[in-house]
Amino acid sequence: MKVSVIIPYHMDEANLTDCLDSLIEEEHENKEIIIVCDSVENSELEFVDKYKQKLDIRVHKLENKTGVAAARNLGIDKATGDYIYFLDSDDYLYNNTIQTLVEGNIEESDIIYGKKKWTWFQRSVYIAMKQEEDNEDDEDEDINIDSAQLQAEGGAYEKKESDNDEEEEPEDSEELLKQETINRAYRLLITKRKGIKNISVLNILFKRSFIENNKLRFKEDFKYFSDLPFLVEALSKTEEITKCYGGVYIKRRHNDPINFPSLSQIKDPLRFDEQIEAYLYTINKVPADSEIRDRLDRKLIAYYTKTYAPRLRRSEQDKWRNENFIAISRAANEISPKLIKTLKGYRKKAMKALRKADLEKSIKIVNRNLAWKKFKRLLKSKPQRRKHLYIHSFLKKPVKENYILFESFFGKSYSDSPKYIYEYLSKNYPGKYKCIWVINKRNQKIPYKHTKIKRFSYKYYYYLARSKYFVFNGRQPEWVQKREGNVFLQTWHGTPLKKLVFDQDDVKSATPRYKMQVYKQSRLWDYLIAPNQFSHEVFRRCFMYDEKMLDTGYPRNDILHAENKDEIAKEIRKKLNIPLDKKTILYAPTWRDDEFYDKGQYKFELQLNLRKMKEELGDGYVILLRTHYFIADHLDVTGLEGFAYNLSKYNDIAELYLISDILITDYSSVFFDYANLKRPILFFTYDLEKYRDVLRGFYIDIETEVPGPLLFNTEEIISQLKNINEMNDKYKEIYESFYNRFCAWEDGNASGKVVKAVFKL
Ligand code: C2G
Repeated sequence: MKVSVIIPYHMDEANLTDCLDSLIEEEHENKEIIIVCDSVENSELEFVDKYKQKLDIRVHKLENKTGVAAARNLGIDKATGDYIYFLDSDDYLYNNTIQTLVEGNIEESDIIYGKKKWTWFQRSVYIAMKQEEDNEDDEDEDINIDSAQLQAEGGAYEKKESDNDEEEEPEDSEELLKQETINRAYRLLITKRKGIKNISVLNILFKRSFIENNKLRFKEDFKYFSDLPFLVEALSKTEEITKCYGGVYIKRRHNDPINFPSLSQIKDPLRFDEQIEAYLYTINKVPADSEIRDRLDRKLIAYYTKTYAPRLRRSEQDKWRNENFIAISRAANEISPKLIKTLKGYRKKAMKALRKADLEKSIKIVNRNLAWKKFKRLLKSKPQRRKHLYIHSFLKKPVKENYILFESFFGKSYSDSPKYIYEYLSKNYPGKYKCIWVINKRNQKIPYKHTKIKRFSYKYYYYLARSKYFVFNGRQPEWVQKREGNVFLQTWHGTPLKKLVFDQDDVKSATPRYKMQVYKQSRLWDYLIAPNQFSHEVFRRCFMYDEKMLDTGYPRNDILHAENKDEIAKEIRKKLNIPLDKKTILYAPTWRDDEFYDKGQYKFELQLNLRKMKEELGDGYVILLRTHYFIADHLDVTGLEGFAYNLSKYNDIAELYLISDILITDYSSVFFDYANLKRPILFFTYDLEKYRDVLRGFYIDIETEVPGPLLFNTEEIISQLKNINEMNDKYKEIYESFYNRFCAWEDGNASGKVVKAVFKL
């Protein structure tokens, strides 16, 4: 049985590569691959040539036409197989999809269909995750990031039901599938929740003679909804349909809807018109009393009641209350009154008012429904109640011109650049501003006059609404609104080694909505601090940031250049009871994206053998252990008293830099800052390959560009520490060029420069 695989191609070589690689591994050999290029130059497809040895590929170009529908139609015209299979160039197959469908087709049906699964990941990552999952014998079907990771970064990420009303989880509705009475043909149309847009021709084998005999073609006027009439017409023309339980098609979600939106992510005002047109066009292809028609009508009802109706109230665009409302009302009048009668409650009332095109009544009905939903939400959750107050009360009060809200590491510490900016302001302009600190520790001591609030407390929402200035070193919650006059200073928290946001391909930590979220959040920033030219360039790109960049160096590093830094260090040592006569090593590793317990609660297993270190180095050294602020594990130093000090909860790592003679780190940005002191740095990179190649990807070559050796076990570390002078000599030149590249802007005056620029003082 020969299968013609039709792939419309528009752009994005990387994804097509995944797609073709998956076809090579597909066991079903008797297949031809027809790539139809839409708005792509031939030269852009040269990379396909290398696949021609392994696959029977032909490339065709759309002439004088564009769009998926036209591309698929041309593919059908060119196909010679017994069956036709549509595959999108940004998706891929997994584990013999086609072969499984072919084997499942015992009755030689006209239509054989399998399952689709959604993923955010490229093929190699998907396969690795799937294998890991299989190893763990996990029953869970969906390959998706665990919800535990969704709220990493101490809650800075927020999981939202859907970013865009048009995006939804298309799955078979299990409840309906249980009703065996439903003809299996219509199961293909039964998708959970709202809308008709999830109806798709993907992962279906269509007998080519069936397509030709019935003259089935995609309607080329439709840009977004051409699958709908094609599939409905096909289903209405045959009873010969087989559901195949294996045969999984991997549909790739796009994690960067800003630069590479999928068709469903494109914001196009004409999408709505086309949806209505597609519905009206399609219902004319099937009998009025057919089950298939019933399915389509139900989808229109679901779309109106869940997605459209709330817009009557919420949307700022009047068209949802005017011309679009008339259009959907016209379509709703096509629904059979019998079906409307079976509806209940809100849905019944809403549909009746819609059919009469009674806008006033429709708004009333939706208002009541939304108010009821909100009431239930507010009853359930404290944050929701506070957010409600934020929007409906606090944001309505005037902005306080002299309020500054400071936050460092999500309220976990009094530290980092916000601390130094605050101290500079308080010292030089006492009384000029009301400074509010977001601090979760109740007993945290903070100098100068200030107000302390907890993150997500009632007051947090209040000050977020009323403060004029924001000084944060991380991202603000996604729902924070910017008001006229607000000034947002984003200090950020490190020169990046690990790739960030739009420079990441797949996002393996945090939510896959990460790129979209950061994009939204960074639109609010007015100023962003760059510690060096390198970061300036990376930040511009990875945040897609084009507002003001403050090329000042980090305020948090001012202390490392302070004239009295040795005295400060002595004081800190005394405070911490660290012997003055011993050399101090600071071990400050970062976090691992894939090791966590729960939301923002990351694991850390110490790989250093501290006992051995104590034995070998205990006479001359002490070691300070400092885990990253995401780490939930508590390091146990019992039995190591006087040698190892756990300072993971210590507020300000800059103070620990000052008292340390040597730094050991891994992939944490701490070494960029520590290098300001020109003291030795060792890299304990026991999981380098996994971290660099699987989890993150780095901006610089850690093997040649960092100012110290990469070490892989405790023995190597001890030996380097014993020969520290040799090591310093060896790294002298690299250290110098590293310093010039990353520390040149730091002169101890960054806080002053930032304050001058932001507060116009
Ligand atoms: N940090 C700390 N203790 C550690 C590690 C980090 O106090 N053991 C602080 C340092 O100020 C460091 C900052 O947290 O600069 C960021 O830590 P990273 O390990 O670099 O990791 P991450 O939070 O992922 O930030 O552009 C920088 C990146 O965003 C990295």
